[in-house]
Amino acid sequence: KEILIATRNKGKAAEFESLFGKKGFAVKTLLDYPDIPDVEETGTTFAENALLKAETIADKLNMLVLADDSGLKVDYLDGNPGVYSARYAGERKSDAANNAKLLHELTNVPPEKRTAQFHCTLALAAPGKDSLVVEGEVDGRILSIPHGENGFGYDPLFFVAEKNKTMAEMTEEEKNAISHRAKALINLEKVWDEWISMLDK
Ligand code: ITT
Repeated sequence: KEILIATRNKGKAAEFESLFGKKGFAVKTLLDYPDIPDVEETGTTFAENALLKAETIADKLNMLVLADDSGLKVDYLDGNPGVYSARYAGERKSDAANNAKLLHELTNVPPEKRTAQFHCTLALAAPGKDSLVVEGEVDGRILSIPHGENGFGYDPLFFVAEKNKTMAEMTEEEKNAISHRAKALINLEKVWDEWISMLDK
């Protein structure tokens, strides 16, 4: 039994490997398939992009595929960078460049107006079958200086009140207990058995 996580993001891949390993599936990612071209994310919603990634790769490799489309929604920025989170500062820019752009957009915005959510949509696809979509979110606030070295992306700026630390100050285990990705996986868990049993029909 094998599942391919349709991501090349090393941060996501690491989280999925620890979150998913327990299912008895051998977990692979697109980092194991360097020759498969990137799926262009032309959708305007997380669900569209997650489905696009999952179904394109499932058909191409004839495998069970899980795709994650995720991002940061900042209330003051009307939900941006949203689906553009990975390319906020431009194509192929670093996490540091994206974080710098975010801080610039929030210059002089006071703490109480810096509320945000991390969002995760997961799409599960198999060739010739109806796909499954689930979501998860976590609330936070965007700091004005980065804190912590762990995680990836916007983690050093995303402060979680209940934990009194940023996502980048959490261990991988702590982040995986509360993250948007973890919550989406809990929702996936609820419908997993029923969906998987359909594969043999
Ligand atoms: P794949 O499409 O290969 O999975 P990607 O990084 O392009 O990789 P997305 O299009 O879903 O993936 O963009 C997600 C971006 O949102 C990601 O690059 C980060 O900037 C941000 N993001 C998502 N989850 C995050 C997390 O847990 N911590 C910090 N930033 C996150």
